[in-house]
Amino acid sequence: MLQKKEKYVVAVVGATGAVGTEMIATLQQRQFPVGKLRLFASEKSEGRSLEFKGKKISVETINENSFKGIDIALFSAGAERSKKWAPVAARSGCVVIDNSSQWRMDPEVPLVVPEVNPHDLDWHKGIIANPNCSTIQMVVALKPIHDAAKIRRVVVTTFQAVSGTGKKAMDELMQQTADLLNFKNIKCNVYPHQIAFNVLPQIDKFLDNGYTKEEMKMVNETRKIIGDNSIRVTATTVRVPVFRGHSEALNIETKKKLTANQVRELLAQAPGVIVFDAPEKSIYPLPIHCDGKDEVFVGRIREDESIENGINMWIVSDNLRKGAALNAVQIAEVLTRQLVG
Ligand code: 3JN
Repeated sequence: MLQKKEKYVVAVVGATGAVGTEMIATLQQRQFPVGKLRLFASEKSEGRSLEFKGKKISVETINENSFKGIDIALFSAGAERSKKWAPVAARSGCVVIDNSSQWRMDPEVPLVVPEVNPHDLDWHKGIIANPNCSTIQMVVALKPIHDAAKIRRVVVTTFQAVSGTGKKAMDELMQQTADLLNFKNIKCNVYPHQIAFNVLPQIDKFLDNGYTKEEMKMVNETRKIIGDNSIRVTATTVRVPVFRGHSEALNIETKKKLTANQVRELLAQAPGVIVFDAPEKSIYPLPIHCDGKDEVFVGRIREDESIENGINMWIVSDNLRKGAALNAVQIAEVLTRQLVG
């Protein structure tokens, strides 16, 4: 059980990865009350150290006793490691906020976006799941629309940055771009096809129903977070040669009619959302503007003239921040704020 303290012992598991390093930066930037920070990664990172608040912290490998004395552990080390170590950490009395897909659909584990369903933190049993990056930014924008007009169906197409795959994918995009511009042959190690100057309609593995795992994560996670299984969601997830920032084109059908202006007003007041929508001046959200930002940016808000109650819009957010590290730290902030000492 997490106890109210002035400062907490916090761990980052998967500390050397793209999300792990962002978690460390986010804890520092938001001045989370960290008394001590412990960093864990695989054997490959043994001997490395990372900086936090101007001090070097050595990266450790995990063992059965690692989590003793840790209050909060932010995990971003993949589903396999979460499967093995999150229950060990929870048994040691530490609250795990897990960024992998391992526990997200487990009925015993809350799946939380603080702007949408902070109340679900009340029933955690030691593990809290952080949703998929594409789901997080979508539900932040959908929630106020659902509350006002009840969403019946969402059709979403994503344009996802390579940092969603991790550092190796960022290096691959960089290397392929440089090689192609220098008339050299390229190597494809991370993705099944060339990613530089290309668009890949596949994120994660294909399932038997013809969708990818990423697409079905968006469907299932959205319903669990919003808490309404009647919402129909269909997704096409696409990888684009962008380093940071996922974009999404949404078509939303609601029970009650909303005008584009009503949606603009609802979203302008919604927590964590910035409406960036002045088409006459070519103003709409772009990944290059959202890099390093905390909010979910929404633009191109317009009525779908092909159906009775439809809205189209365009959403962009930094996948490593709100899509991963920031959401996890915000969960820790809500948890510690709720404690009574
Ligand atoms: O590709 C992206 O933009 C997001 C990737 C997420 C991801 C990648 C590998 C494994 C996940 C995730 O968060 O769902 C996982 C996973 O935990 O299954």
